[in-house]
Amino acid sequence: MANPTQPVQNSMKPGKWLNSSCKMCIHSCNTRIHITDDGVVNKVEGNPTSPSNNGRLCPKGNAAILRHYDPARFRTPLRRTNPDKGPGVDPKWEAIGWDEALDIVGRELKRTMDEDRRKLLPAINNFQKLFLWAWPAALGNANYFSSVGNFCGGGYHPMNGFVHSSFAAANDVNYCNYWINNGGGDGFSSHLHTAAQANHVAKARVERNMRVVVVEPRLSIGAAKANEWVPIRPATDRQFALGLCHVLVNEKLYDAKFLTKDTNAPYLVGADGYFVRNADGKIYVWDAVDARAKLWDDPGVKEFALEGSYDVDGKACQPAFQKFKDILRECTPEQMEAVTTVPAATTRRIAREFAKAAQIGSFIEIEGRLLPLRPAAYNYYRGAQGHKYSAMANQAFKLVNFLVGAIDTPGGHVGATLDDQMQEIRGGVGQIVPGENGMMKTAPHQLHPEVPFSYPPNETHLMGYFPIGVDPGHLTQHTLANPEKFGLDYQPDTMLLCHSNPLWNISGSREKWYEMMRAMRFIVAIDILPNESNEWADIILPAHDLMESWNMTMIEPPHHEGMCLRQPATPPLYDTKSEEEIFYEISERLGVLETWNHILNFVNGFHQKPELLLEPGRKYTDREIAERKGLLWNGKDLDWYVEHGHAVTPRRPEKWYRPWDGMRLHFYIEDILSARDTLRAKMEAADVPIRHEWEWGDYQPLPTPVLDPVHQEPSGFDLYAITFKDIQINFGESIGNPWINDIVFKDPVHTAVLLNAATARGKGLDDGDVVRIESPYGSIVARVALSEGVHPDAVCVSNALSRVATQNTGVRHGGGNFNELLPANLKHTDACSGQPETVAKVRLTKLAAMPREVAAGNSAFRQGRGH
Ligand SMILES: Nc1nc2c(c(=O)[nH]1)N[C@H]1C(S)=C(S)[C@@H](COP(=O)(O)OP(=O)(O)OC[C@H]3O[C@@H](n4cnc5c(=O)[nH]c(N)nc54)[C@H](O)[C@@H]3O)O[C@H]1N2
Ligand SMILES: Nc1nc2c(c(=O)[nH]1)N[C@H]1C(S)=C(S)[C@@H](COP(=O)(O)OP(=O)(O)OC[C@H]3O[C@@H](n4cnc5c(=O)[nH]c(N)nc54)[C@H](O)[C@@H]3O)O[C@H]1N2
Ligand code: SF4
Ligand SMILES: [Mo]
Repeated sequence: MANPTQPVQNSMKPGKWLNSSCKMCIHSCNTRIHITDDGVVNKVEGNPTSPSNNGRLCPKGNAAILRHYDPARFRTPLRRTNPDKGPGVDPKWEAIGWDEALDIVGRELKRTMDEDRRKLLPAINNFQKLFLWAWPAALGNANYFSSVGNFCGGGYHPMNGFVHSSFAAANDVNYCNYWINNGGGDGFSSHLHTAAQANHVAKARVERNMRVVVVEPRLSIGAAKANEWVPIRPATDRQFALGLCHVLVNEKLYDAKFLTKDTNAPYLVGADGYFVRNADGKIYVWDAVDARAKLWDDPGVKEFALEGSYDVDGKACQPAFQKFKDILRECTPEQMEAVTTVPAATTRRIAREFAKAAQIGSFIEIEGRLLPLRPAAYNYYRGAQGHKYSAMANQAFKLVNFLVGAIDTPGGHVGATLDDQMQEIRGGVGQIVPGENGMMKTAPHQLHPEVPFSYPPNETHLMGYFPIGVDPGHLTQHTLANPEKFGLDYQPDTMLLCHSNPLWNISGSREKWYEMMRAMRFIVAIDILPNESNEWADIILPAHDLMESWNMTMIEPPHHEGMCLRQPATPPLYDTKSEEEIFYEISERLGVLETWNHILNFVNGFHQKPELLLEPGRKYTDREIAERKGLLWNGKDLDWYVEHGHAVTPRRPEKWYRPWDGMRLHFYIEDILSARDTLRAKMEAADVPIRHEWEWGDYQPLPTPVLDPVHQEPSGFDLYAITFKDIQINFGESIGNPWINDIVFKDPVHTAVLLNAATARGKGLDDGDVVRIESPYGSIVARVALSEGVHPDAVCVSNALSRVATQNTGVRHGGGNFNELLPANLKHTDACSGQPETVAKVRLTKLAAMPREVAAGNSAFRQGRGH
């Protein structure tokens, strides 16, 4: 590149470039936007000054232009005139003015607040404006009607909070030489800043020959590019990881020094699962040399025992490490092979290669600090952890890293924050805080503080019963089906949607969701485009899009930090407002302006610099809030950000590597047991009827190989349906964009469901055949495509096929929503983390032809009666 500060391509027409950041997925790659002299956006490129995405974008980045100019965009506030509501039913919108629209919304929400504030179901999901998620708190409402954060990270976020005190985690691309990707597209097709990370991962492979091993039921983009693809039966990843742990422990391929000095692995655990403490609450360890118990911080401990069985103060106990070793007895690679189908020899080989690549005992000096170097790490995400026993699954993956000492260390698996400004409000530098008995304080609540327990439950999704997890929005279907059983003493009748498509994103029967929607007295949606959910709205409040609004954010940048500016590229094309302005207007009408500013100050961390505090009675613009966030980050005003575009720098090593130095990490998570027991005591005291069927076994301090219940569905359901994201698509929502549509539907991966060729032939199916895919919970229809790149047990459904018809005529629908196949009940929800099962057992039935209503997207299908 001749001049690294200039964009790499030109756009032919004269005009100007301005700095901004992308918003075509949840992340925030830095961009430059070209605007012609006549004010038309005609190019979006990566900003070459950003060390994060280095001038790169994924295919969605430039397609932002067609989002801006999408003819389907909402152009003015709209009022529904058709009282009939249903999927595909024309709302018969009538354009109205802002004052009228906001007054209606204010009046209707006020009525709900006056009647019972719990009757509101909010779904606010803009990841780049996380502070908006907190708005219902201003009304004293903790309901949540969405699966955002939960479908993907129900167990993931709390476990990162337990282990790293962070929201996410990533393998350290700076030093890693052996990269395992299990059920995640990191570095290839999805998750953390893919456009940026793909570049860094590719470089690590070219420059250091980093080996990539992808464990997936499907030959994903990552698997296709990897050194090795390990096909695995869906929903068995925990068992694979435990098989690796078995080898690492029994062949002594572990980092004993890390485990004894930096974790609670040597702490003694009693028969009740709790650590053994003295009268002052101090935890015991066993000194192997003196053969007696000592306190964990006794300077006279000569050798911390990791193994053995002891007796302390009359209590039988074992080091936490021994507890895990005992579990692993049932996890030989051969035993796990029966579950995962991964050959035992492969598991053994990978475990040995991984341990060797980890270079246990090696060090590296970075900025004058001597750090353990562990260039091997196990990364995973949605596909691997989105299962019933999610907390256990997450911990099993973390333990692979724990065993070789690859946690928060160069080359290892490192905690990544969601938005540092918001995280620092929890206190302490980079929110790492010392806890009890030498351990780091855990931070399982990464999105909001714990929701107080109540009976009758104040939340339809029972969030008060999830002291650890992420809002299980899907459970609303379960509780509303049986309100007496759950003691629900109110019926939600009002909904506020903002940047959210719950009728697409949540598991469970569409028909049951439709019933709930029909029962709503009033629905307001703040959105830019029609989707499955907002076509049920009574009022649409149209928002500015990413080219018309201000923002300042950093969402889970894995290797970088610093605010990214978004600024308007054009004036608003239509009569729209920013989300900030809309929430201010509603807050004012509800009389909660002061509370809202107070919450905004808190969640944005403005109290850290009192001059940035929002005044109680004022309304602020998106620009003013963005400016404050920039000032809080580095003291620079908006002019500076407009000129530079971002404040992105490589993550500071002291924050990135072992920020908890001197504290012990949680190899064994006792907090999970105390959360269980506190909840149980509260349920007992309140006489909660469902306490007897609550899945108390889901709370484990260490993972076990117990099978997820998805494997126990009736035997006729012989295959496993999975869903996946891809680099071109953001969920299913960007397929209404013509450029994205064009590249997506030229790719056979996205035009049919993928089936292993031998499996298909065994069922008499051929390429292009139409099948009904049926689970115990629902069904969809699709064409099949045969491939060698699919595990014999898997049926792979792209998100591109998961849309159902909406008012957005640009969206092609598949044969139904994948989530229709998934259960929305307690049995398939991790009681510990709220994670729903995201894999379904299915059976296939060949159909003579594509049902006409599916092919045509006609009104029968649109009524949801089509399948
Ligand atoms: N391009 C793109 N990037 C995105 C997003 C997007 O929609 N598109 N969304 C963002 C969001 S909110 C999230 S949560 C992340 C999600 O990021 P990822 O977790 O990377 O996304 P998924 O594709 O949902 O799941 C990853 C992989 O799991 C596989 N899989 C499914 N079931 C199983 C299973 O049982 N076991 C195993 N081993 N694999 C399985 C799928 O084939 C898929 O390749 O990405 C973020 N970034
Ligand atoms: N089948 C299936 N289900 C899934 C997943 C999957 O991979 N497959 N992924 C799960 C995951 S990981 C997540 S996080 C959720 C995501 O769930 P969704 O709710 O679908 O999230 P998005 O697609 O980000 O946003 C929803 C809507 O936001 C609107 N929108 C876009 N830009 C703007 C804007 O600038 N302003 C406003 N106000 N609105 C805007 C669009 O109309 C879009 O339909 O889905 C979960 N559900
Ligand atoms: S990865 Fe996300 S933020 Fe980055 S260019 Fe692609 S869509 Fe935009
Ligand atoms: Mo997600």
